[in-house]
Parts: sequence; C-alpha cells; structure tokens
Amino acid sequence: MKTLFVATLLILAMATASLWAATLRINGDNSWVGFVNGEQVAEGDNWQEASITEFEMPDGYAVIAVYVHDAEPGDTGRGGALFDVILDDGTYIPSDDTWKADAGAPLADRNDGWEQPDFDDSGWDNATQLDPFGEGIWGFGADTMRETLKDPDSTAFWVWAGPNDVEDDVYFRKTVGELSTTPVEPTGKVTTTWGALKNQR
Ligand SMILES: [Ca+2]
Repeated sequence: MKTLFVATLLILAMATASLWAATLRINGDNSWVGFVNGEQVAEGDNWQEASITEFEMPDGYAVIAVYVHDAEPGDTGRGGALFDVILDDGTYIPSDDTWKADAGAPLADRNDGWEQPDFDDSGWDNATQLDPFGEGIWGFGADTMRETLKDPDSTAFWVWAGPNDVEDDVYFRKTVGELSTTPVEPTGKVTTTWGALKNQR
C-alpha cells in the first residue's frame, strides 16, 4: 500500500511538471527572432507589436534565446530589445541585466549553436540594462505596445549588448524555470503556438 502511495505521488509530481507552461513576449528595434530550447518559436519586425509565444516546459525549465537586429548601422541608430517570460505560476522574468548578452555577426552568419540549450555562454557578458518599459527613447511607443503587452503589463527593461549605438546584432540567453538536480537535455519537440502562426501565413 505504501509503495502504491509513493508511486501515485511520483506520477502526480511528473504530471504537474509536464503541465508547466509559459509565455514568451518579445519586442525588438528593429527585428527579432526568438528560440525556446533551440527551436525557433517567434519573429517580428515591428518594435511596437510584440510576438507572443506560448510554450510548454515538460522538463520544468527552458533555455530562452533571443536575437535582435538594429537596422541602422552603428551610431546612425540605437538598438533595443525588450522581452519577458511569464510562467503559468505567475513568475515574471523580465529582460534586464541578469540575462547573458553577446554581439556579433548577423543571425544568418552565426553558426556556433548560440541558441542551443547546451551552448556555453559563460564567456558572454551580462546585458546592458537601459530604460524600463514606458520610459526613455522608446517611451512614446508604450501605449501602442500595451495593445499586445496588456496581460500582464510589461515591467521589463530595454536591453542591449554594450552601448546600444555600436553593435547591431545582439544575442540574449537565459534559463527559466527550475533546473532538475540532474540536468538533462530537454527532450521532445517544444510545443508552441509557432506552428499554428506559421500556418496562418
Ligand atoms: Ca545601430
């Protein structure tokens, strides 16, 4: 009987873990591509209109990777990225200086696996934290941005890699959720709304 009880608890724990869901919202000036556990799940090119991706975390955690491209070379235009992850337990993870950030070649020319869960980003710096959502040079767009960022309101910071009038191709990474005590590679395909979005085009 005790064995059955323990087995039931284990099954319940596994079922609960497999139900973890989250939402990834990204705004980028000027364009962006988002990845969850190495799979592309989002893209956009209107900084005032967030891409919104819902995904599941069967392993209880996910590695989020975001690429943002600034279309104006160097100091002719300032780049910015604003994103957040909302876990289904309400945990809010904003873009800020706790994310890892790196600058380099445009996405099409970058083939080092930067978006993959097992990529070693220990050599990356932390992101440069700029103005909070609603303030600074992008503040005038906040009302329009809230049309897609309405629930919950964003409390993220605009971020970049280094000063945002230098680099134009910037990469961000962070692990969200809870790592198991024995880290494993995320298994299976990420379930997202991305496939449905693509099919609508
Ligand atoms: Ca620029």
